[in-house]
Amino acid sequence: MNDVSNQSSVATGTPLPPQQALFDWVRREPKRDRAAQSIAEWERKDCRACREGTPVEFLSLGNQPPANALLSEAELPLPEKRYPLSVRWCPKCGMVQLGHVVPGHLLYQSYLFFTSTSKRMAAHFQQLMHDAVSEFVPPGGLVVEIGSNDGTALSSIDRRDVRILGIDPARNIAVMAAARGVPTIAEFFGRAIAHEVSRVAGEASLVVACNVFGHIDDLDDVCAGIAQMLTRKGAFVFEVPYLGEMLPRLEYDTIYHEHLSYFAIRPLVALLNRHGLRLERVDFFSVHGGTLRGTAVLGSGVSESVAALVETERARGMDKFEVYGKFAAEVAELGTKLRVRLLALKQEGKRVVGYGAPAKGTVVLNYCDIHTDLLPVLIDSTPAKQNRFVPGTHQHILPPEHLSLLKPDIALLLAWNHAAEIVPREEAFTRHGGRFLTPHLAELP
Ligand code: JHZ
Repeated sequence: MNDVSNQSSVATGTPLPPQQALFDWVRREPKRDRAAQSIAEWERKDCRACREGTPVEFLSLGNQPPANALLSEAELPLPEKRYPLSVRWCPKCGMVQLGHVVPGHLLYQSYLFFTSTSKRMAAHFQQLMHDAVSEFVPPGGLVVEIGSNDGTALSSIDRRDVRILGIDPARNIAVMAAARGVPTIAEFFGRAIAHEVSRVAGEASLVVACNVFGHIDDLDDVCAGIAQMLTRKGAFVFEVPYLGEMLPRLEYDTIYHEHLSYFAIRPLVALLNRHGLRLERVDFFSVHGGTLRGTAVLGSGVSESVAALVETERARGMDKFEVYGKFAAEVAELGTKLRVRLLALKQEGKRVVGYGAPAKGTVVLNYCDIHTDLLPVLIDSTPAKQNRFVPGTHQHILPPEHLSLLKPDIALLLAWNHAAEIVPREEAFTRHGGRFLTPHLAELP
């Protein structure tokens, strides 16, 4: 076993602090991002990936409330804040992105998404950590996770000879991570934090960021921070929902204010290159409706396998506006069909509930104008979401036991990406004739 307190920082030669000292260091007051001003001020005209192109809108999902801003009963009669969901494509580098940036403190200061909720996702991230630590982290090395949430992934690492550090702006979740033994800086990551991490804890052999890259407005600050924090042989491993899956599957509900970018490989390569990072490998996973895992190292250019994937994207027309225009038209048609289907079910006297209260669900319900007359309640297993209400459309969120009490005919599976876990668990519902319907109009099982 290695005594991690005896390692020394590559950068400074001074002794690195042991794991426990990282806890003392992260307990400090967070900085707030700039105060919310006006929507016009939040519009971003330049491309957040290449900074040169002017993205053009191909889809508008209307003005929507922040998808995770669930309401209490007392808040129901109050006016709700809504912000535009304008989806744009950069003709210069190909990055798909939102045109408006809702300030982070309105979205993340208290957050209701917990990685540990899904056993399948927890296992997925724990496997990622296991594989990446074995490949890239020497004894005594540091693993930093950006967007570490409740510490599910980091806490799975054997800490006898590896040090771990989480960074996540949601204060409520940082506390949960600490209880799992994960010291967590409750702030937004960028160059300034990277500098501090390297100074205090040493450089990182592995930086992980899963489902956070898309949440970042200042990608330059974050990419530069990552490159600055890595050891010479270190790696940056990240996961993002893959645009190449989102387009054919019409996964428009993954578009919400938190997700500022939707990644194809071509713009990613260019962005990482600008910051001295070379995309070495890309792997694909089915989770979250199609996920891309990238492994980048310090360097320039691109590996042969990644270059081949960029060519495949080009062959699919992902570098042309037409593909995005077609996506927008198909999304509009799908939204109408879902609303018509729910209206028909109501006329037939069928009872319908929603299953899952994910951020995705808020988007579907608001975009398709599905209010409580068509869908009165949602079922969700997250205690922090229960007994609250969907912003905009006001469905009451109830715990899973209510499925057997309400005995609906149809459950609209808003958390369709967890079908493999939810459908078998609710076997009693389907055994008695209940059916799951996804927002993409697939019927399960
Ligand atoms: P789920 C999240 O999106 C959050 P969301 C985030 N913005 C992101 O980037 C993407 O993932 C990728 C419930 N549930 O994971 C729990 C059950 O009720 O699709 C959750 O509320 N029973 C960071 O919010 C919801 O479904 C179950 O058995 O769209 C799933 O939300 C299971 C497994 C889940 O996240």
